[in-house]
Amino acid sequence: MPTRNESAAALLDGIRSFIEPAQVRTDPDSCLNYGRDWTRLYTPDPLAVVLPSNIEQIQQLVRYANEHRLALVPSGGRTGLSGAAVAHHGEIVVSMERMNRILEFDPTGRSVTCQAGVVTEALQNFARDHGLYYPVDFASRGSSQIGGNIATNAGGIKVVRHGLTRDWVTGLKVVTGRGDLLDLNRGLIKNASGYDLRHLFVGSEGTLGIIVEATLKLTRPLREPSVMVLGVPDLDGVMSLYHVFRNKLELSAFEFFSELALRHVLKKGVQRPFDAETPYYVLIEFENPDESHTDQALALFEHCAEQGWLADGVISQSETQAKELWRLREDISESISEHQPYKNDIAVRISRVPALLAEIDELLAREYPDFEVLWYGHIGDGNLHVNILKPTGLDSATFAQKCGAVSEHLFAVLQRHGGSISAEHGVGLTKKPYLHYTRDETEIGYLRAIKQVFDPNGIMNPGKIFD
Ligand code: 2HG
Ligand code: ZN
Repeated sequence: MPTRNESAAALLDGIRSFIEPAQVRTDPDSCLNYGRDWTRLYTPDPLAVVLPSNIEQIQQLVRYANEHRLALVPSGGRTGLSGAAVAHHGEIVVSMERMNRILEFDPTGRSVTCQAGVVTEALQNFARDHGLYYPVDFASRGSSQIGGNIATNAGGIKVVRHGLTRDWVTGLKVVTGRGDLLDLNRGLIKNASGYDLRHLFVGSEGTLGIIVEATLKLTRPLREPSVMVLGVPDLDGVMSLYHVFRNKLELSAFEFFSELALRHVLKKGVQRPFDAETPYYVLIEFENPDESHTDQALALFEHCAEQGWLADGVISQSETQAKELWRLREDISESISEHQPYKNDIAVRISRVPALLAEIDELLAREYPDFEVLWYGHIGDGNLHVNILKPTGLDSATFAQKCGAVSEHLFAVLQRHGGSISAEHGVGLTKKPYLHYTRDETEIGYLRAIKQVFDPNGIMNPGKIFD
């Protein structure tokens, strides 16, 4: 009888017959690093980490996995926050990091075709070097990969102007869970020839197959964006500012964060934007070529101050200052990571934001008065990140259990407002128990049926999104 290890060794030897042996790793460091994402809630335990270098190897791997019923976890930059890239049950991690080439640039069509392992920032830089702009942007741009962004339909800080990853994908090559290679939409802008399978893969979290190449649209760069940070006394003020500024300026971002969240960033050495401390802050970015909109922005500032919607503010005078101001918002997530925050990533229609915020605020203050709750997010998209910090002294298990109860309360409120349990981070493992708050059983049945078509043996990222 072969022992479990012997059979595992034999299985991996089989993989080494079509992927270079050095790229089939089982060392503890690789298993730890490639077996987890940024959630840090699960103990990584993959069988191996495989780093293919071409599509043929991926197809061979998927076919082999079907034959031997091996689970595969596609893996990008692993910056996810919902555990979708976690391998904790002896799966094989399929890292796309060696498939990181930009394959084609089409200046007429303003698009670029690249392998899935291209890092977001590398694509942004490539676009910039060609006088263009890839506008899907977020703090993890330096390590997240295009394939992973597509697999979670990543959003970020420019959605209010430029939309989500989905809006920029004009072509996808995927290896399905059956091992077939599909060339979806081929960079076409218009294509009315039936079901658009490309969009099934956007946001599929590795459960239908592996994204191997993508064609992405590019656009013109923002014209000299200016950044304002405004101090706001209450949440109603935040929404009033949104209405006023959105109507008069071409906004490329409308973000908000609370004073409690800001304090964590300040502890890391970033400067407070102005003296006044207010419970909330709004960060607005708008195009301002030749400073032609500065007067308009200042007039809006005056108007809002007179209404009592804001208490203080600052406008960037240079690109460097704009970057510094962005840090106040962008650095929040990293600055709180040591507190093992319990994260939420909810979305409602923008018109519902004020009512939702008020209800959640009241709920958390009533039920969980001892928790430090931080608010921030992309309010211009109706997307809020509610982060609860683990009190020092409370053990992780009790904290997780209490936060599970928070989720049930919070998602019940969200459901009444017709919202989504995940705006941009995905369902993965962390939100799987709550999917029914957003999708009813009938709809989940259709999701399962689609999964069955693309991945009949359930080898693709099993246990993610739903069981
Ligand atoms: C952000 O908007 C990211 O900063 C992370 O989506 C959100 O830390 C979070 O919960
Ligand atoms: Zn976000």
